[in-house]
Amino acid sequence: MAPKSEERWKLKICLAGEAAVGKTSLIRRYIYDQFEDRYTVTLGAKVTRKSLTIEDAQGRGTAHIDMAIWDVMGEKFLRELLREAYFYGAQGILAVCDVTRADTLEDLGSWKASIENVAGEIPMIVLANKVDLKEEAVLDRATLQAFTEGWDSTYLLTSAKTGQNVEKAFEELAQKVLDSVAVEA
Ligand code: G3D
Ligand code: MG
Repeated sequence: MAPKSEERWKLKICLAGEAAVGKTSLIRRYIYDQFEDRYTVTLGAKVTRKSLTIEDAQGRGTAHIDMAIWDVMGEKFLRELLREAYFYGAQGILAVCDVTRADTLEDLGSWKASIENVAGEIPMIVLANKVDLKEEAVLDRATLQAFTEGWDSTYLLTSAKTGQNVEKAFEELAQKVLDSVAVEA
């Protein structure tokens, strides 16, 4: 049976979070071995493209998504300098913290503010990364829950090392973005 609609979407997704939380590793894990991986490097950012297909949960048909995944590079001062360009037109955010460093969760607050300045309120999922490092973890579910609820967001425990929840993170965000766009329309 033919789907109800065959819509094609171009989405811009940005990774946010402090240095060394695992942003680049999460993208690599997600697109690893995918022949459609193409990227361009611009000043302070690297853009990777990935095509995916999502069956719309609300029965609106199949969505073909061409996702541009932006990875921020460089230090804080560079981020401030380039944030308008980096977040301009962003439709969804994966905000990454490191479960072994509590401050990386708090720092996401300033990332969120930067993003909203430029892109407005857009769907965001917090990724509590490096969950494979169980012994060293200092962030627990209660803390993550409290932060993300306050931000009107949700979180996922991820590991770029084992792959845990990595695909799910990108797909769930894509779904949230489609839902938010559909609500606006
Ligand atoms: P960034 O892009 O946010 O700056 P990177 O972070 O992706 O460069 O990762 C920083 C370091 O953390 C890297 O280690 C990387 O291998 C490690 N890392 C990223 N994700 C995970 C994870 O889920 N689990 C574990 N155990 N390590 C992770 P190096 O040693 O290469 O600097
Ligand atoms: Mg990086």
